[in-house]
Formats: sequence, C-alpha cells, structure tokens
Amino acid sequence: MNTLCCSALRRRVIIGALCLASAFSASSAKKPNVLFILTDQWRAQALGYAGDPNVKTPRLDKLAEEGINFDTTVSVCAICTPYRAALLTGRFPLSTGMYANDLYLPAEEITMGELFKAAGYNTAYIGKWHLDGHGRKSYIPPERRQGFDYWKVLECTHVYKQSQYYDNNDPKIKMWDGYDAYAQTKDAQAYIRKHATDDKPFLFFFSFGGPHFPHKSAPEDLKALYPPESLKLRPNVEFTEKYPEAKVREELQGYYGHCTAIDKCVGDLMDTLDELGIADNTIVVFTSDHGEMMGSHGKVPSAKLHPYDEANLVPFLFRYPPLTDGKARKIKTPLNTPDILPTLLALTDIEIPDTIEGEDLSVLIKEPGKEIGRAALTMQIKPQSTLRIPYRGVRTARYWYAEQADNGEKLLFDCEKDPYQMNNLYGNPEAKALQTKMAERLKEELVKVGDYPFKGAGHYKGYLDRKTGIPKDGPGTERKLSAKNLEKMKAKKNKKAKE
Ligand SMILES: [Ca+2]
Repeated sequence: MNTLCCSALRRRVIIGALCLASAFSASSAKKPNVLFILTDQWRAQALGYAGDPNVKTPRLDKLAEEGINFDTTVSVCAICTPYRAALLTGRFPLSTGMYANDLYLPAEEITMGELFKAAGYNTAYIGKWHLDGHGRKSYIPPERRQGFDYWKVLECTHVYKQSQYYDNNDPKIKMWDGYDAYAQTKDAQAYIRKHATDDKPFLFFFSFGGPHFPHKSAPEDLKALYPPESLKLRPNVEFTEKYPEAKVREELQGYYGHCTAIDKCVGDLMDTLDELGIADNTIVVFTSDHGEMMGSHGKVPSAKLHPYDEANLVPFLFRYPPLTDGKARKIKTPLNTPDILPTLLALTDIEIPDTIEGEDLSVLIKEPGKEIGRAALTMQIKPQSTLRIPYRGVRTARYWYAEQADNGEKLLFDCEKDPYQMNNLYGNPEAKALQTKMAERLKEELVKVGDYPFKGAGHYKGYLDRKTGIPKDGPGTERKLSAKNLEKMKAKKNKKAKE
C-alpha cells in the first residue's frame, strides 16, 4: 500500500471514529452554532476597539465589548494559503507542506469542515477559499471542499465588484451583484434564517475578500468618510519614491473604506442572529489571515510577509454569551493560527484528532482572568518574492524576536514600551539576558515542529507537489505549483523535447 493510500485510509478511520464518538455523545441539547468570520489582510491595529484613531468599526467595537478580544493573535504565516491551511487543519505550514500561495490542500488532511460535519453539523462556506491550487478561477468539485456542504466560493480574486463565484455544484461561473461583501452577507443571512431551527447546528464559514488591496475599489460612500489628508498615520510609516505620502494616504483611505464595509456586514449578521433568537447559542469568531504593512517600516501598502506586528498580528474576537457573559474581556496570551481549531473543537465538545499540532486554549475562554505564558511561532518559509527575507519568530504577550534567514539579521522588540517596533534591542548589552531567553524560546518552538535549524528559501526550491508527487525546480515557482500550470509546464517541456 502506498503512502497516499495509507493516509487516505487512516483519515477515513479517524473521521469515522470521531463521527461515532460524536453520535454516542450526542445529547438532547443542541451544540452551539459557529459563525466563523475570516477577513483578508485586516491588521490587528486597524480597529476602533484596538485604538486606531481613524477607522470606523462600530459593530466590531460592539462585538469586542460583548465578548473576548484575544489581543495578541498571531498569523502563523502571513500570507493567504499557508494561513488558511493552518487554520483549517490546526497544523503548521511545514507539516502540511502548505507554505506558499496557490498550493493544493491534500484531501487526506483532516479539517475543520470535516470534523464539524462528522459531529453532526450543517456546514457552509462563502467567499474566498485559496486552498485548491488548481487555478484561481477553477471550479472546485465537492471532493475538494474539505467537508463544507453549502458552497458559494471562488478560489481567489481581488475584484470586489461583480466578483465571480461558483454556486454549489453548478460548474458555470456566476457573479455576485454589486460589492461582493454586501451580496455575500445577504446570502449568508438567508442560509442562517433557513437553518436556524434545524435539528442540526451550523458551522458557517464566511471568508471575506477585503480589506485586501486593491483599496481604491472600496464603496465610494465609505471612502468619503476618510479624507486622505485627515488620516493620522502610524509613527513608523516611512515614505518611499514609489509610495510618497499622498499615495500612502490614498491607499489607507480605501483600506478603511473596505474595513467599514465589512464592519457593516458583520453588524448585519449579528442582527440576523438576534432577530432569529439564536445569538445566545452561536459562537461568533471574527479574525483575519494576516495584516498589512501600509507604509510602516517603509514597506509598501499591500505588503505583508515582513517580520513586524503590522503583518503578523490579526484581530480575534470571540463571542458566545454562555461563556462571555456580555462583558468585554481582553486576553494577552498569544493565540496562534493552529490553536484556533482545537480550541473551537473543545468548546463544541468535539474530539480533537491527534493530527492537530495547535493547542486547545479553551481554558482561557472558560476561566476569566486566566493567562498562559506562552510564545506563538510565526514564519515566512519561502516568501513570494526574492525581495522578502524568510524568517522565523516568536511573539509573546510582550516581546517579538525574529531571526531572518539568508541575511542573518535579528530583531528584538519590547512591544509594550515600543509598540511601533522602532527600537531594535538585538545586540543591546542591556537586553542580553532577554535576547538569550527569546532565542531559546524560538529554538524550543522550532524543535517542536521539526524546523530547527531552519533553512533559507533556497532549500525549498525542489518543492514536491503534494497532489502529483512530482518534484519541481527553479526559484519563485509558487505560482507554477498548481496542477493546471504544472500541466502547461509539462506540455512546454514535451514540445521542446520534440523540437
Ligand atoms: Ca491573504
């Protein structure tokens, strides 16, 4: 039996066993619904409740007032596909092999949708997927949907008006009417209304495309709320020739416009839960896959992939009235991407499979005032461009320590005293003990995931395609890893061989 066969069989046995366990434990009480709201590129700092002086996010501020704000939530790898794979599997990017964009998440991975479905949930997914690796506009058949049944999805687009999607099992591409977040919200509301009284609870995964660039495509009425010249920039913003001040301000205006649009959508969804009387039995999560540099440290608006909080810290709000009691609570303990799934499984009384590498942190939610002195590991393994430097880093509630590959540069920040990370303490004799301690913590976390000593981007040139098993070569091949492009590459090679 080959490895693939073995793992497919193992996966079936595990999901079957979990399904059986859930069936036995199914009591008369309905499990809570889960509304998981994921945004794209919404940095933790850009929210009213987080102290942003410009942005208007009244509904998210209300959500923060009524629930838990995980104040130090880290993106395990600040780029779409690796983050999304880690979120859905509870595993680190090098364990799944999902460390660059546009890769295929193998069917044998055990994922959020499958686990909730096996535990008796209705499952639904709307919006951006970015885990299929078969081309950004390809139809994704049911066997590649990782357990999500209701499905209105496009792999990836950065068009937000009249954007395209596939409607369940119809292979003909459709178009959302108008600004897609608004149309998707109406669709989500209709689904929730339809399934609110089902015997089964629902897991509804809402994956917004914004506030990811292009920023100028935000709704005009919302952009008008943010006159560029009135915006207060972060003190660590540095202008460049390509992005002078006026350009950064214009990008920020659009970014905030998208943020306020999504804030409105979240408000509409919350109103629907209230209107149906299911808000008390619904876990609501609001988060993002990664942040946005927006000119901080001289990195262009649209950049992530850099070793700073603007790229790596994301919002994470949690509301579930039986546990959150309608009172605002802030948790400083770092929450990492692979921790999210096991934490949700624990809160919904679903068995956590041993494939999961993240930690169940539900105790932080259940016990007000509890904190754990842990460190969250974050990484860039093979960044999209050679202009970006691979790194590994650990974020604690107070400090950020990162080691970059290839250039050997190290960063150490006291984020409490230096929230804009402008004073690198690395090499400072007064910070020597802290430096040693943080380097040790990074090593510990890397050893745990089998990534010590970590390698530079060059090591990952000969990446093995998880779907075809065909190794490829050459730098910067991330976008060529999808099956469709691989076929094109092979056809080109064959043609050349014949000539
Ligand atoms: Ca993204």
